[in-house]
Amino acid sequence: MNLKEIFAKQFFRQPEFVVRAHGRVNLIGEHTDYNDGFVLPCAIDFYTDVALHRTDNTQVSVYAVDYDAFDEFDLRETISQSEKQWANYVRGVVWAFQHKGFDLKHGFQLAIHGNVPQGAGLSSSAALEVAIGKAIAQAFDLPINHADVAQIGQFAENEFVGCKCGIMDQLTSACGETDCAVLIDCRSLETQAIELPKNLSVMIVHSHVQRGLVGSEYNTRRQQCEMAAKHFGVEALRDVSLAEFDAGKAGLDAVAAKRARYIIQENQRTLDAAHALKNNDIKTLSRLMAESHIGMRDEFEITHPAVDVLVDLIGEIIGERGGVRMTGGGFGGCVVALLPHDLVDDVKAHLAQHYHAKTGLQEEVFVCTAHSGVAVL
Ligand code: GAF
Repeated sequence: MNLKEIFAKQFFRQPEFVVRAHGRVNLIGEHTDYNDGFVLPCAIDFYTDVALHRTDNTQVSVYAVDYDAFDEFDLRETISQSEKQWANYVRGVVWAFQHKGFDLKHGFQLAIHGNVPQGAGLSSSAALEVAIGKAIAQAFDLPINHADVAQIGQFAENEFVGCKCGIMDQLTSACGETDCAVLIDCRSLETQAIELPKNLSVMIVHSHVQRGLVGSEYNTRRQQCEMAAKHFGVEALRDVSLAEFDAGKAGLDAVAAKRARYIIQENQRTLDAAHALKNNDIKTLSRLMAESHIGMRDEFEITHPAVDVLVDLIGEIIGERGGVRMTGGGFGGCVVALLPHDLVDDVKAHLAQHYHAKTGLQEEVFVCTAHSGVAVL
């Protein structure tokens, strides 16, 4: 059954429309978004669909296909946290619209289905937030654009769900471009599409490391970056150059200094990588992605030994013909590689031979293409 049929079975009528928002993979620029810096992600094949029909009362009724579970709340009452984590993303986005002053006059029925792997660092939460946000904007004909939808999703995640994430995931899901990576300036929210070279595949490999303490470690990294920005008297680490950092770091907490140094360099690497990608300079891209991974491993300390093994194994096959690094928030999750199509099978075979043997874990490989942003189907 497709989502429209499932909606009809649950709510006894056809939905008015279905919205689709994709997950994302980040090629480079990790943890730079909340430092007002640059990121270079693309939206990927995995997505979340939301079907909606407005009602003439003030109830919101939600059916999550993948959990076979319901949630219900009333728009006239204060929206509170649910015990069901998936429901908090829906409630959070509705709450965020209300908080931003949008008067949602009528209730609505929603059915949700998604295939973004969860806990893999491929933005299943952002895809859900952006799909819900776009569906509400469409249903109530709200005068907001895709970047606004992304910001509402981020606000919901920051203030309702409680993860102090940056804007990258929601903005990529909202504003992705077919066959392109998107260079995002996370301060101005300007985006620039950069076509991916036609001879390269985007390979994502899930390490299947169980991610623990992600939220608290993530928020700690953010606090350390903010502490460093405060030390330099700037709004965000985006405003500090490497020379200024080296000249002025005395007196800054040693761990915060290590984190900040990574961010300042990662920001520059992201701009350089965008330039390299535009010029089809894969050798430079390869070096920048390798340096990014080492920075995440040794300075920002967000990788995991099994993820490091994965990156090394892939690197052994692709060499300078492609790039590979961990992608996303970290502490497990996925690795991203940009590599010539003809090396995909060799990498798969190499991983099958060595990854489990070295880590006891089983890798999962996805070869993706870059997709466009959120849309009504
Ligand atoms: C998570 C966050 F949600 C993003 O905002 C970003 O900070 C990313 O981790 C790390 O680059 O996906």
